[in-house]
Amino acid sequence: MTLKLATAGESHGPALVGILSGLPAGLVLERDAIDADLARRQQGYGRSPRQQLEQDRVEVLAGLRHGRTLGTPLALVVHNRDHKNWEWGMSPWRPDGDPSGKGTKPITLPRPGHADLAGALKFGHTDTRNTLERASARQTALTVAAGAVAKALLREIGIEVEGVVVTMGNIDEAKADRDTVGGIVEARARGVPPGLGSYATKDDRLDARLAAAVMGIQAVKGVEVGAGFELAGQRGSEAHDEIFKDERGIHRETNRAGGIEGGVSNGEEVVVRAAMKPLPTLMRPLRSVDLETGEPAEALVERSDVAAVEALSVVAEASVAFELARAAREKFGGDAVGDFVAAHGAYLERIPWSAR
Ligand code: EPS
Repeated sequence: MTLKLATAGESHGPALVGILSGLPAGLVLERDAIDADLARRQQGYGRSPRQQLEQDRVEVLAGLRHGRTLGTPLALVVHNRDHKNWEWGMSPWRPDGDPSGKGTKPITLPRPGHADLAGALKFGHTDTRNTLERASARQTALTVAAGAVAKALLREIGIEVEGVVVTMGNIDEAKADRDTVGGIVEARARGVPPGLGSYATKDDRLDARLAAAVMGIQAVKGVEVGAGFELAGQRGSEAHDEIFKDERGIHRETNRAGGIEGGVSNGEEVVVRAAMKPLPTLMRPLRSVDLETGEPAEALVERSDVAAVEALSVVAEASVAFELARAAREKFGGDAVGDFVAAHGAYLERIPWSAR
């Protein structure tokens, strides 16, 4: 039993779609809670004017009846309101009539730091729009919708996940210089029982899975769990979290491991950080090459965010929630949500000595 999410959708196409399978039956979903997370992702200083065009709302086409999951695949849709301005340019079928609206002219000026050039070479695209539409961080709206569903499942067993911004470059200065900035975000999960993930193989390791989930978000270039890179410079005597036992049970007084040892959750807070690079669309463009002429040229300039670090904190929260929910489904199983909750309860009974 595991959770799976398959997605599709271009940034200016009709919609983003996702199929989430592996949920138990009977899980209560609140439309407002999913939409609230979608709205959080859209907010934040430094976002592009595109965010005023969009007002993301989830639509559910299957797998839900009267607000409860059916135990069948959940089909999620987030429409792109901006698509009405791109109907010809992003028409899935050969468009009728003369070109109109946006996206009608091929783009041949790859942006350094973006998937534009690698995507053009890999797929043989002569118009980098064919790459950038899917490489776009617009896709993270669906990640957040699925993450909100995962959070509802995790809440059933007392797990809460929260994403926050740790540091961010100076946006006003960058904007004045027609530049972009990145930053660092952190996702923290409380109430994670010991025993999610496994040390048995690299595919089971919870830290490897969380790192892959977070590294898979657009513009993320580094991930660490707990004290991460800082541990490399410390001695073992200062790096590890000593184990104590008192009336609270077995517990730690530090959490440098970020809640994971040997690829397995240890009952402490799970802490994952992500480093986001500055976004690659600069209003003062970097040097590039025109793919049509082969001549030096300036990279594409188009509407973009100056920073999306606050959005990343929401997406990282969703991605960590999804991966934890997947690990919890593997450990506790259950066709009905009550079975899942009962298995979690029985497991906690077996380990009364834990810090929980
Ligand atoms: C993005 C470019 C901008 C962002 C977009 C990601 O969109 P546009 O090209 O339409 O101006 O607003 O992010 C979103 C639309 C979103 O919902 O997060 C990019 O190139 O990655």
